[in-house]
Amino acid sequence: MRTQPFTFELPFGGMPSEWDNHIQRSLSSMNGQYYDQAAYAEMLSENDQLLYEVYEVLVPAVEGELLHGVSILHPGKVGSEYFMTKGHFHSVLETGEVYYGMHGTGMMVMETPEGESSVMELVPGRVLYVPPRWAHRSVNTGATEDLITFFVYPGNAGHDYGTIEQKGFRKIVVEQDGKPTVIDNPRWQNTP
Ligand code: PAN
Ligand code: ZN
Repeated sequence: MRTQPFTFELPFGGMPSEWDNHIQRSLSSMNGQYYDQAAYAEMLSENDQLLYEVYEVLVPAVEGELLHGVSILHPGKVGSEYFMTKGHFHSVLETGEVYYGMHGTGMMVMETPEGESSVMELVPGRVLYVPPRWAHRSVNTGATEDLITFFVYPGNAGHDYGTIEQKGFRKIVVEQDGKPTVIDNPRWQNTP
C-alpha cells in the first residue's frame, strides 16, 4: 500500500513500469453478459480466453485517495459483439472517474440508475469523464489492437458488479456492415 509520493512510467501503447495488483478476466467471468449466448457457449467450450487485464497501483481505499491504473482490453468479438469489460456502478454511487485513451479505439458505454444512457468513443489522447452515478463499461472496437486506457477514481468508490450482471446495460456495441454500431440490448432486463 503506497502512502508516500511516487512516480512510475506509462508509455503509450505499453505497460506501466510498476504495479501492485494485476487482475486478469477471461471469458468465463462474463457469463450472461454477451447477447449471443450460443456464440458465447461455443467460444467458451473451445478456450476460456483472456479478455482483459488491469494493472492497479494500490493506495488506501478511503476518501481523499485516488485509485488509478491501466486497463488493457484485448480485441475480439463474441458473435458480433465486441470484447468488453464487465462494467459496474461504483458502490459509493456519488463518485466519478476519469479515463484517458492511450492506445487503440473503443467506446465507453454508460448509464444511470434512472435510465439515462450515453456511449462515447475512446481514442488515443482523449479524456473521457464518467460523472458520479453513471455505470461504465469499456468496449474494444478495434480489429487487431488492444484498447489501453488510464483511469483514476476516488479511493472509497468500491465496485457494484451485481446490478449490471443481473440487468445488463441498456445499450451494446456490435459490428454491423463492418462498423461498430450501438444498438438496444435485446437481453436488457428491467428488474427492480
Ligand atoms: C476500472 C475498471 C477496469 C475493468 O478500473 O475496473 O477497466 O473493468 P471492470 O472493473 O468493469 O471489470 C474502473 O472503472 N474502476 O472503477
Ligand atoms: Zn469504475
